[in-house]
Formats: sequence, C-alpha cells, structure tokens
Amino acid sequence: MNKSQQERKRFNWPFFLFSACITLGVVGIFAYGMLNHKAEFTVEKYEIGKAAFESKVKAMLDRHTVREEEEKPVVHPPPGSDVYIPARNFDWGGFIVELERDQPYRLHLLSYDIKHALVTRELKIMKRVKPDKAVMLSFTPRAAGEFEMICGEYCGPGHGAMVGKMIVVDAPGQKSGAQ
Ligand SMILES: [Cu+2]
Repeated sequence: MNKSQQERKRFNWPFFLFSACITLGVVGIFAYGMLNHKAEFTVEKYEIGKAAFESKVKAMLDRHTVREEEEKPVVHPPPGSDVYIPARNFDWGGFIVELERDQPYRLHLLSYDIKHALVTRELKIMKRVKPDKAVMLSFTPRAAGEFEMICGEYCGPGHGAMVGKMIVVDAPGQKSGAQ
C-alpha cells in the first residue's frame, strides 16, 4: 500500500461533520415547517347524514347571505362560526363563500355523492371529501383575494368544471393583505 492509497482510506472527519450539520439543518427546517403547518389546521371527522348536513347549509344560507354575484348567493358567515360546504357532481353547493382574513372558522365538508377533494392552493386547503363522514377543519385564511375552490379527485365528466369561489376580505380596520 503506497502513501496515496493510505490517504484515501483515512476517514474524512471534517467532511463528515460538515455533511451531518447540513443534513440536520435541512431536517430541522422541514420539521419546523410541518409543525407550523399543523398549527394552522386541525382536522376532525364525524358522522352525519346528507339530510342533516343539507339543513345546516340551508340555515347558514338563510342567516348569512349578504348579496348575489354571478347569480349565486354570497354567504358571509361571521368570524368564529361554522361554514358548511357540500361537495357533489359537479359543484360546491352553488354558493360563494366570503370570509375575513386572519379570522378563525370551522369549515365542514361532506360529499353528497362520491369522493371529491377540496383544493384551494393559495389558502393551503387540500382535503379529501367523502360521503357519510364529514370533516371539520379549523381554518384561518391568511391571504385576501378571490380564490378558486377546485376538485382534486377525479369524479366524472364534469370534474374539471367543478370550480367554486372563496372570497377573503380584509376585516374593517385591517391593513390590506391582498396578494
Ligand atoms: Cu369532484
């Protein structure tokens, strides 16, 4: 064994330590991000029938519809309240949801037929929606604007057109958070 072979065999401690630090750093950043993400959303599942959910949706629309847009009712539930969004082939209840930025809500989702998934990327919503079992998300919208609620689970020929609208407005006296 000549000298250069010996040198190659020697364990490169500085490089090992350097790599270990980088790895720990990256893992730490991901872990921190995931914990932070969790804090924004908590998810609960519960059993509820279609008829019971429908009556919750109707009560919300009766109480909190504030105007019409695109011939659809715009519902503005107060901060801290329950927001019921049904999924079905091929819409999200046929109304527009209007929420206030940085205010907490409980979003309830239930499918009236087959599996769907609610996706609103800008607000970091991505949730499977199933029949019979509702999900409740504790949710605080952090960006103001108009956002599309699309379906993330192929559900038939109208899947691509299954687009709803969520509006997030600044509460009175709030600084603008528009994107
Ligand atoms: Cu769908």
